[in-house]
Amino acid sequence: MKRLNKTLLAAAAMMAASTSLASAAKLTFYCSAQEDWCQSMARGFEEATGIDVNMTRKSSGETFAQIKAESSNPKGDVWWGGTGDPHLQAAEEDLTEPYVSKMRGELNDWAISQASSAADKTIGIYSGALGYGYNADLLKANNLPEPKCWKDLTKPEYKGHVQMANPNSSGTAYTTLATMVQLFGEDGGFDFMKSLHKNINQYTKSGSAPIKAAGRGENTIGIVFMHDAVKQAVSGFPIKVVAPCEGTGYEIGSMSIIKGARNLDEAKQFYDWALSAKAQTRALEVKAYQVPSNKGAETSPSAPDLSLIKLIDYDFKKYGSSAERKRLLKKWDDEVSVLPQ
Ligand code: S7P
Repeated sequence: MKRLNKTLLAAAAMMAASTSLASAAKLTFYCSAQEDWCQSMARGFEEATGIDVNMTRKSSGETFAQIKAESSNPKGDVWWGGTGDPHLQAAEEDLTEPYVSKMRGELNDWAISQASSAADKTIGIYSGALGYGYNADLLKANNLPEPKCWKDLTKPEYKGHVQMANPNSSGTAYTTLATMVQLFGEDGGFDFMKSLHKNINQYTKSGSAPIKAAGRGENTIGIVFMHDAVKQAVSGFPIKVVAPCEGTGYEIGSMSIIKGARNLDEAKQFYDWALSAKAQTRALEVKAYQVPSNKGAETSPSAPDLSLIKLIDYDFKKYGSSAERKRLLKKWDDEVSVLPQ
């Protein structure tokens, strides 16, 4: 009898444990910023709320493609980080959910404009300017002049020395393509991409990979967001950061709740928390030097000062629209990527 009681008690305890596991709050978090920042956001939210976070990091274009592929049976709850264009495309294609956070009053206007142009299905979390960085030691060793402008990167002497990501997978590289079209016009922008192609040593999957390779001495010049180049420089690598002389585009890094999220309440909790000054200040711990959208979040003196950079009036509505993003990517695939180098 005693043995039977013990067995029943043990079974009851196991059932209780499995029930509490099954009902434990959780969040499936798709992240398109840098891996260390994604980890920091996941752990920070777990500590703040006790909600278990399952995080997957992928580049912006890749995450967009995944959310679209999963749309009939969504697996993710919230998508945080990555360039704003694919977030806008996701909103237009009804892959994301509208949400008006109580934190909005603490945000910069540009973060709210991003929300307004997408019927509240996305919001700005940070901003940063596109540019490039180079390994000063490698440049010197190869007797190359210091590049200062976008057009410098198409000069024959830089052949094999320039790296950028593939604009299909990478938000950074799509921002580059859309920036060139806006800076030089459609024909001029594609002529630039074709000339640049001759000098490219590799199209990477991730946007920041080219400057990480430059930091390691495996590549000379990387076209990236300037903050990603600054991160390498402040980490002790011989990287110089360039704000191109013609002017440049920029991103509004964004966040969206995925339509059909299985953990909608937790997704909203994450969304509110991620817009707080405290959560955004975590960026500094991982040397992420974007401009935060919360006006009260701390910034670093190392962060690129956007007011000193010649920024174009980037048309987020147009270049984040589904038709335009698809059109530009197809044109790049058909007319640039296939050219011999
Ligand atoms: O966190 C740095 C950063 O450059 O990464 C995001 C980027 O879109 C993710 O990489 P991909 O280019 O590969 O998509 C940017 O939003 C962000 O500033």
